[in-house]
Amino acid sequence: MAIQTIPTQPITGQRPGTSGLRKKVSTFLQPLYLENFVQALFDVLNHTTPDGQGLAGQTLVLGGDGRYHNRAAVQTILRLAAANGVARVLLGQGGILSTPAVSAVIRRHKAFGGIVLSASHNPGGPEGDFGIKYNAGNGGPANETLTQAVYARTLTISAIRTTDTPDIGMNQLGTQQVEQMQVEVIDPVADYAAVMRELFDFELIRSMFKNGFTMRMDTMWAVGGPYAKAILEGELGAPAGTVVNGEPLEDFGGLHPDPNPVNAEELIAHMRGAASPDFGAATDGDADRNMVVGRDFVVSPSDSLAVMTARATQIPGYHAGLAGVARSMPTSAAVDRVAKALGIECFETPTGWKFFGNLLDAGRVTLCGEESYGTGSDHVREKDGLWAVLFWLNLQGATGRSVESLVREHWQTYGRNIYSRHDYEGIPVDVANALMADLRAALPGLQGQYFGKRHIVTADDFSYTDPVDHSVSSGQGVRLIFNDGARVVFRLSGTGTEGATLRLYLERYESDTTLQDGPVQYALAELVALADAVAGIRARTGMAIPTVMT
Ligand code: VG1
Ligand code: CO
Repeated sequence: MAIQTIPTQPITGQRPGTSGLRKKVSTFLQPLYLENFVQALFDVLNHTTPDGQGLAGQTLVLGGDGRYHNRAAVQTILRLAAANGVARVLLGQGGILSTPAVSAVIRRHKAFGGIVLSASHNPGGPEGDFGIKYNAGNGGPANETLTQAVYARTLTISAIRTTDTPDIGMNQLGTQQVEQMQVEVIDPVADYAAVMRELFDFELIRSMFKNGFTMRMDTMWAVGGPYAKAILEGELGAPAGTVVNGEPLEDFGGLHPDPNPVNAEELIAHMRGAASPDFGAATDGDADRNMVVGRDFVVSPSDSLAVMTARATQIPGYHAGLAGVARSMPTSAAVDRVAKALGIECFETPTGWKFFGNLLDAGRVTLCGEESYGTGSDHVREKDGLWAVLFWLNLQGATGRSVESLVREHWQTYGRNIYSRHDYEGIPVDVANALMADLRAALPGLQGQYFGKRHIVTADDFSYTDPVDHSVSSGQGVRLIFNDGARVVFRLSGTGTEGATLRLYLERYESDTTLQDGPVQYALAELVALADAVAGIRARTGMAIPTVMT
């Protein structure tokens, strides 16, 4: 057994997107594809440590969402890590760790960083997607400076350092060696569960289940299953069977592990009618997203963030109040109204959790969220699906109120930000790029333009200056903001693997409680028409309707 240097050549297209490098499994199976990217990452990490020691003597965390190629990728990465001087790897048992669990393990063990193997909500299996993402020592996604550096390195790389050691066993807890490197196979749930225990009133939740509170937790055949089973059914006494679709499968049962009303339709169907459970929830492929559902009532992610912010002090972990909140730009401004009422700061960041990291590290915000079914807090540096579910459970217990009544009361107090996202998937890349380019070019002319009674007060391409490190991220999405607070936002997805996906985000504020309840798409129809008039979506894509509306 020996450490080897293998010559290689740059592979194009290894630029990380919104959340790591995501490609078709077939792409990752190309010779040296994964090796090139991981070596580029290690090369960069070896040059960026303040002490100049690089990875020597450091601990990395490693795990993934269990999708197809997870286990093989773990073995490859372990060999590269050993050959690149890593001293110790904390590996989730079976190669499994949810995204929030990786974050929790990095933080609790003060690891140097961690690697998450996931393409999150994207489908899995041999025909599906695979992905890899690096998280830094704060437990959060690598910032743009680091991901850009890794990408640049993939374009100049010429050698890979690895070893010819055989595969290790990853199913048994305990320590093994790969060359000089220790691999500690850890319980994937333990550290994460310890964090949850510190934040929520487990005693109260236990008594809810004991008194007959019913719940359906759909983990969509993905990595959330083991966590939900251990915590909800194991520790909190929810009846067996509360967690459904709970085995992590390599292909997520052939389904799309994205917890929204379209892809989690089975859950939505179960939550209809008086006989349905009190509470429903779902998590995604890597268990960082969540959808919260009441009986006959689906909570929009933007509303979820706003309600959580308004009621945070009713949860033990947030009893002392919130430092501030942050939302991604396309997320509705519902939380802004709560922040204003509470007198706390509210930040608007570009899409992707990596932009919350500095604000969380600096203690400027406690809660953050995205319209894409992501909510989280400063307990880790990732969005966290089961955390959000426990938050809502705790909230129902603490208030004695249903999900629906909590949200309705919120609308009465703050008004409702009626919201929807329309996705146009599988657009030819050049068509999508031309649409966005033309839209950007049209921005100066749109300023001040009237559409019926509304007029545009801001037409821009969102640019963000990080308040902590002052880095600037521009070109983050075209915003049309109207005089009545309505917004239309256009951006291209940075997580897809086939063609381009145009995301159209629509929002309008309604303070009149008698007008808050109609069908959302109807309430937003004017804005939809306006978006099409401005961007020519239908004409350019040939698509009469979006592929997904949430
Ligand atoms: C999407 C969402 C974004 C989220 C990202 C990663 O990105 O819109 O809010 O942070 O996915 O989520 P994009 O660029 O496709 O719009 V996950 O759960 O897929 O890691
Ligand atoms: Co995810």
